[in-house]
Amino acid sequence: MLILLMTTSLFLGLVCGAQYDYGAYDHNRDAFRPGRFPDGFIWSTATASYQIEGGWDADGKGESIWDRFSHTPGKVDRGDTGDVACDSYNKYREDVQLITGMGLRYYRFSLSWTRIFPDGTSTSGPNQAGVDYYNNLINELVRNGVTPMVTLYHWDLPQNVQDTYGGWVSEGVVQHYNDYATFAFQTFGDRVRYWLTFNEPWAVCYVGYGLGMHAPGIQDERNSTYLCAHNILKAHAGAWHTYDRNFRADQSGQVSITLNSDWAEPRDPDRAADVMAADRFLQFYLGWFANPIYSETGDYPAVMKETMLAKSQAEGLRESRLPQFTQEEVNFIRGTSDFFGLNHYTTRIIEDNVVVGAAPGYTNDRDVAQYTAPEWTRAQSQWLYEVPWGLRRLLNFIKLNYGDPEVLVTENGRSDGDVTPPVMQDRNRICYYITYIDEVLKAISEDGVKVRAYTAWSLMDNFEWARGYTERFGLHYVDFNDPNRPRTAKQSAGVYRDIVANNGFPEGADVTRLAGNMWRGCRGAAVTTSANIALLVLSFIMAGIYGLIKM
Ligand code: GBH
Repeated sequence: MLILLMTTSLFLGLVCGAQYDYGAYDHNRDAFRPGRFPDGFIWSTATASYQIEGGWDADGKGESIWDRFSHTPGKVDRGDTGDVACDSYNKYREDVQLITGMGLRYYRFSLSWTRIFPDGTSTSGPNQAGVDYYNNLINELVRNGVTPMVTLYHWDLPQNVQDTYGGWVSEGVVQHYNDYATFAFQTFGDRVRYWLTFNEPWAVCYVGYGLGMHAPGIQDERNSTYLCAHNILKAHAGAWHTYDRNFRADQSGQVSITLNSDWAEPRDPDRAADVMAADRFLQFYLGWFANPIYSETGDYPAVMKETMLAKSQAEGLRESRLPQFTQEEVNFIRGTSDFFGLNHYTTRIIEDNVVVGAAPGYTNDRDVAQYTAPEWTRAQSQWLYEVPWGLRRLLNFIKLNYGDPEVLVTENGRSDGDVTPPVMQDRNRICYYITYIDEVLKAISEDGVKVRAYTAWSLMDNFEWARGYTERFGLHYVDFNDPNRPRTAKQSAGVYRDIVANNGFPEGADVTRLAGNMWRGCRGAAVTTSANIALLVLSFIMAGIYGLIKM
């Protein structure tokens, strides 16, 4: 009996650490790969208007849905708002110094629509003070040798547009967005080389119009989530065509959208149902937007259309809850990109999970269950598990499924808590950056993915949406208790500067030695091995005790 139990536990102990490679350290997958990025590789860092600017009603700026949302009690942790945020409305010159201080020649930031058109419409003309602000920022960047990458929409929809149309659920917004985009191209396009029409429509439509955890706080993942995506895709395509038709020849910039996606790893890679579930998860996440824009046929992913039609019919509906594009619209949206903008932070383990009778909506429409591995370390954000190899697999997925596009990684980063004393020797963030950046290098050098840019989120600590200032993603620390909002470089800013200066991890560079030395600790190789041994020993003891009791 004892022998049997001990053998079983030995077997279990081995299996726990070894069967699937999503957990423990795997040398072939996780080892440090030194090397240089291709010449001309773009190193950047990012922010967004509502998260850093403050000046929420300064100089004629109109109210956005995030102003309204954060001013509504109970929506944001601690009642935090973006009223002042990092005060970048006043401190933008200092921001530019932080950027050049890291040796960066690119900066991704977003425009606040209501700073330019206070009620969201162009009828009463632009707000000159808002236009001046962005001209000043862009000119300051250019003077300092920094190329602006501009996001037109990073979630701060004009409140008036929300009130008039119900926001993105209505096609009425699309024309106003196009007017705004046209004005931005016209006014700033002589100096902007990269445009992103939208940041993370997935988050806008699922978290904002489905879960209601983000502005405008609508909880309707059954319909609003899908309608929102439908209209954003149209708005994106319209803006791209506007640029292509009216501005490209003169300005020769590039226009695309930034999509976010987790990587999905099948729970049991030997089980077809889980492999299909992981693919379905990705199709509902990334493919929802990427397929209409980047695939050869255009339109939503086939699996999404089929699943949604079947589910809608089962609910007794005559039409699918997934809105339909006409063939004309499919053609209008397909191909509207000059590169693939990607935000990526984390990975999930996916299992096939069909729940009969589950409430209809985006969450359950996917028929999956999500897990994380116990070995994965987590950042302060409860959704953010550190799984560097997920980024490499996602980049390969994009190469394979969307015609091998040029990829610009437009966000990637890690949060710490708002603790005293502040985390300035931010070892975990350094680990995150070196390991994730190394996976980008592997994707380029070993897999041939055409990654052209890497962007660290974020330049500095800022308003982390529903989490307010409780989560800090910055390379620079911001003291939000000081009215001057002083910025201080964290240790990670120095490491990032060194990576940028060396264009990666070339043999012999100090930063390469640093990364090499930190690697074991970062990837938890040693920790995981000893954890496995501990698990094994523990299971022997347990089996022993259990055996004794039984006998
Ligand atoms: C990015 O979103 C954003 O572009 C950026 O503005 C943000 O600061 C950064 O990441 C860090 O979060 O728990 O249901 O409220 C990343 C994708 C989507 C991840 C929303 C967190 C919260 C879901 N994010 N999600 S919920």
